[in-house]
Amino acid sequence: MVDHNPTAESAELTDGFHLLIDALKLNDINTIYGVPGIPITDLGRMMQEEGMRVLSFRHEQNAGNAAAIAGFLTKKPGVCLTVSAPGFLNGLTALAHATTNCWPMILISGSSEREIVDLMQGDYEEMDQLAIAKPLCKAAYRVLHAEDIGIAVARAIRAAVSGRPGGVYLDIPGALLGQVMDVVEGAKSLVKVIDPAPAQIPSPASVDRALEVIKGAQKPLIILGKGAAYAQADEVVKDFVEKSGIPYLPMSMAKGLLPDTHPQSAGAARSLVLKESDVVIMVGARLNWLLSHGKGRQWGEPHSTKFVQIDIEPREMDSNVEIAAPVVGDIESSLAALSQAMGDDWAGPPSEWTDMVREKRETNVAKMAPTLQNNASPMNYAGALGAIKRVIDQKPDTMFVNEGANTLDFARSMVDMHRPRKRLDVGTWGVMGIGMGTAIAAAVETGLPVLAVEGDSAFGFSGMEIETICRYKLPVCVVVFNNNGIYRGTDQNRSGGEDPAPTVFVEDARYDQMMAAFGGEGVYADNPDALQRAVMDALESGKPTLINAVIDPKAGKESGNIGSLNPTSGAVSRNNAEALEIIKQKAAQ
Ligand code: ADP
Ligand code: TZD
Ligand code: MG
Repeated sequence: MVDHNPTAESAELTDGFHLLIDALKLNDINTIYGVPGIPITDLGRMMQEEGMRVLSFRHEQNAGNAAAIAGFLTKKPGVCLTVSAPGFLNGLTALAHATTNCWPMILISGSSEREIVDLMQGDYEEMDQLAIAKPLCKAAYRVLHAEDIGIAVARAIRAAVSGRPGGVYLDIPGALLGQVMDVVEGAKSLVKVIDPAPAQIPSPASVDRALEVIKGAQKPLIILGKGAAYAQADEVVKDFVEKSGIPYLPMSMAKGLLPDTHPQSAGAARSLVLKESDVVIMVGARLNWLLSHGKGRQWGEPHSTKFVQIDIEPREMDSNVEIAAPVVGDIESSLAALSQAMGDDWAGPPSEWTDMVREKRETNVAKMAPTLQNNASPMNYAGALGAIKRVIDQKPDTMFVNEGANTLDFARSMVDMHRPRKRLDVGTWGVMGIGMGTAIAAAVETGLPVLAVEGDSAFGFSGMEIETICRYKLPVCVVVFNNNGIYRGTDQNRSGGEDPAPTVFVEDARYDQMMAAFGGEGVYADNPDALQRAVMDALESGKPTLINAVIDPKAGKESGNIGSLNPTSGAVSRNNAEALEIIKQKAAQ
């Protein structure tokens, strides 16, 4: 069927380039995030020629982060396209990030000549990419023949979105793109993926068991995770929460699934509900480090909590603690079944509990309110975030991107989200560098204005993509919370030498001037009023904007809210004579 050395003037031909494009388009994948180069330069051009949107980045990791969040936002795999070895490795970090977060993504990388790579003869950008990708993603495939492109793309899509979503690697040796075959046979080889993520109905017994456990609770709590946001079953989630009457806690990227101002929200009573609750219903959330693995002091142990867990991945159950009622199924089917099983006479939790949570929430919200009005200059986090919060309250459809340490942790608790999937952040790993890729994909995939609130360190990881934002004229407003460094801008070199401490940056840097270099708007803001006005203007104009927000370098905490995870040096001896002598002798060898 395939003629790898066609002489045929007779037959009409297609090639690997076009088969790959046709296979993606057939499956409704029309946006590509990538960086061009050998062997995929022409592929990008042809994709654009064939009507796909091709967004060309300055670094593959940012393109990959864009693809990853596109997967979260759309439930379709976001596609990142890279060159071989170094470009592939740059993209691979994002593919691993997508997999860790359970988001569908496909990394398509060109690769070098198979015969040369496999004999390790030193090809241009030689690397056995398939082998390297495999342990870092959900599935990895290589295509060697043009007639297999259709099935390979279909497998990649299904692997990415079915069950627990994740990242898939697709290895495209450069030679494949040039392979030709009969155009009609080529069309026949394409595969449209039917029902790529089939509904997974939970077993009725698991639903009944879950309901029994919930019924027995005195102090129940629902935890909504980003899996629930991903599921796009917003009405079903809302119905379940409201019908149950149970207080809920949204994980970071589940904020807004129900508005943070919802009467059942326990967001501002987090410590209380984790400690006090006796039954916790996990909905698309994992008991990983972000929830102290479901045990310990934060959970009020020794009084142990019972867990109901709704997840599409069976192996998530009992991953950290015993799950009393595992419900394996998709969020929509599972919550619909639970709501139905509750019946019409569901009493809801005891009012002592819901009152206790409400009072705590109201107290904490009232305590925070005046801090959000702090008008000091330079700003502290609450003052600056008060300005941001007021903008989001007025413009709840804004896509909100957030990374940093203090910048992230304070924003998570201070800026309310009102709509689903509007808060995009560092995810499960706490990755610095997701910012600009995420902002770009948010703008491209939703068409909505984007506000990215970035620590100055966090911003630096992907900052060059502001050129990409300007080039594609995207409605993105970046606010750099500039405190001259990582956590704080005040650290001193402990050796007394001239180098700055490892956590501090150039003092009073003007990030706004970077934006001006590419034709965007650069704004300097050193007080909350100016910041609020500048953000409003930017979101209304839709012009690429970067606001340098001057934050007091003394305002932040080490590692933000998770300082306890950062090992610090305790009582050590640096002057032990015997130890010093041993090191001296070793150095002399
Ligand atoms: P968070 O960080 O918000 O707690 P996680 O990323 O840890 O959220 O957990 C998301 C969970 O959601 C994963 O265990 C994943 O398997 C699950 N999940 C993803 N999509 C669905 C779905 N459609 N239905 C059920 N569970 C899902
Ligand atoms: N590298 C990567 C890829 N991810 C990380 N999380 C880190 C390094 C370590 N890190 C954090 O966890 S937060 C942070 C780093 C470098 C930057 C914090 O500084 P910031 O925010 O300026 O972004 P604040 O407001 O100054 O705290
Ligand atoms: Mg900083």
